[in-house]
Amino acid sequence: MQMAKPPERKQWEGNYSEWFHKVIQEVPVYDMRYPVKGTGIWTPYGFKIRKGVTQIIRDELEKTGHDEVLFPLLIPDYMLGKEGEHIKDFEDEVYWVTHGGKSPLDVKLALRPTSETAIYPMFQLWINAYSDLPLKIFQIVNVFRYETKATRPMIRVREVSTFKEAHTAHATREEAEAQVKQGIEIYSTIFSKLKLPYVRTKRPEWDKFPGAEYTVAFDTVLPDGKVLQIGTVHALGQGFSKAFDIKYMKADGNYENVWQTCYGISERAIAALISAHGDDNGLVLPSEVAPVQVAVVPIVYKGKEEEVLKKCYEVRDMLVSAGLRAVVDDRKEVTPGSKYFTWEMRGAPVRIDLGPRDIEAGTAVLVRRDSLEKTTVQMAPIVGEIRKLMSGLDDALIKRSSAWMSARISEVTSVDEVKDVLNKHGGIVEAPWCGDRGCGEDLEAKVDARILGTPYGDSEECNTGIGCVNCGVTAKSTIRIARSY
Ligand code: P5A
Ligand code: ZN
Repeated sequence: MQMAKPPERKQWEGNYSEWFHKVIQEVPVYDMRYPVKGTGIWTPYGFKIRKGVTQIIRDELEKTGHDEVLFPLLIPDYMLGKEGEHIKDFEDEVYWVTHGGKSPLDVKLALRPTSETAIYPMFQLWINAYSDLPLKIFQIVNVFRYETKATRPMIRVREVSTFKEAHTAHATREEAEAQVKQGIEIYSTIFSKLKLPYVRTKRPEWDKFPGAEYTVAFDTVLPDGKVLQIGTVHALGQGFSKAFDIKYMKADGNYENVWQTCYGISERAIAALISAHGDDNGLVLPSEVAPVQVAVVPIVYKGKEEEVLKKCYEVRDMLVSAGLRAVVDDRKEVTPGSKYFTWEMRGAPVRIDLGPRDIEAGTAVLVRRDSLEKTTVQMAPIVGEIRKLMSGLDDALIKRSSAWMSARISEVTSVDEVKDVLNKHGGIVEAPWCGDRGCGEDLEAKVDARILGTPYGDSEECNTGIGCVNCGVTAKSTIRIARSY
């Protein structure tokens, strides 16, 4: 059994959930006081963080040939019900629109829980010939799921307000298979940019996306040791294209159903970003998504206000023209101490303190958000110094969060060890498994945890030849088990 002692995190680790609620409310990022359960409001600052994240998502998808679209929110019941497996799993989570004013509608309309059944009837109209393929689109929209598990801000909401869904159609199984790999690569890039550690896991048969052939999920570990699924990529095979009759004409004149994939990410990724990096003083944001990268705080003395402020604006203008997102915190009647508190809470990667003495000396004090380390630098090369601090911070964030998560992935060989490890520090345990569903469900009940599935991709390692952790029968693969959100 390998169980390295996890590196120390922060004081709030013991009460992560409280910390998370407090930080998002205090910054504020997200206001959950709206009186409809499972909904929330992106505040102006929260919206800017969200925009930074959606910008990364858009860039990565557009770079890889996906076009952005926008489909209607409403789906007629006969369309939602077309693919049997899909509707079977979603039916308990659908919100219905049944009336227009006082009149009952002829056709009940669902608020989309996801958009396969809205998009694929249009694919049927759009796709005729081989030359129409591949078709690769995405949208970033709100979807509605009547979640019955406990709702949590951003993590499990009933109105998912940042649902990025990509949908693709291909001529052959091989091309669709290659697209699944590309989807996984795109998500890996997105999470790397957010400095988020993850593992990629192929979900078991019984936990795949309804209507899919198989599902590969990205899972991360939150500070309380519980696992959060932050994205999924699904191979859809021809299930939906048969249900929706999406065909193209091949070179020989025969028609074939297209092969499809889809993949999704939501504001969960933003919750994970906040949770992975934040500390007792508030948010710590990677520079790429920080709404304010540099906060300039004037240190004013009586009689020097004008001069100091003027210099602060000058510095800000210089930083902005160098492409940095910089502001001067020129709030009156607010002490520098309170301003430090504000920008630490908001997670600005770098703060500049600027007073009369610095101005005289041609220097400035830079403070890096994660370490709160102070350095005095010359004014002339300040842009380069700031960029260096930001990239140091970005590197530190991924290093620290990866090390923290790696220490919470343990290999075990007995049911007792599974329990011990999960009770001790949560995270993910890996064990040999026979592959049988009944055995899996028995194991889930014994250890009060969920089977995430089998490792996917480079982390794939087969624990074959030894006995299943639960039943002793020869193992077919490694299995991952965790307590999850
Ligand atoms: C893929 C996109 C789908 O819906 N259809 C289109 C596919 N997959 S999924 O796994 O069901 O959802 C994609 C990701 O969305 C996040 N998510 C949620 N986030 C917040 N609140 C919810 N209630 C919620 N439900 C799903 C998950 O990260 C999931 O991987
Ligand atoms: Zn077994």
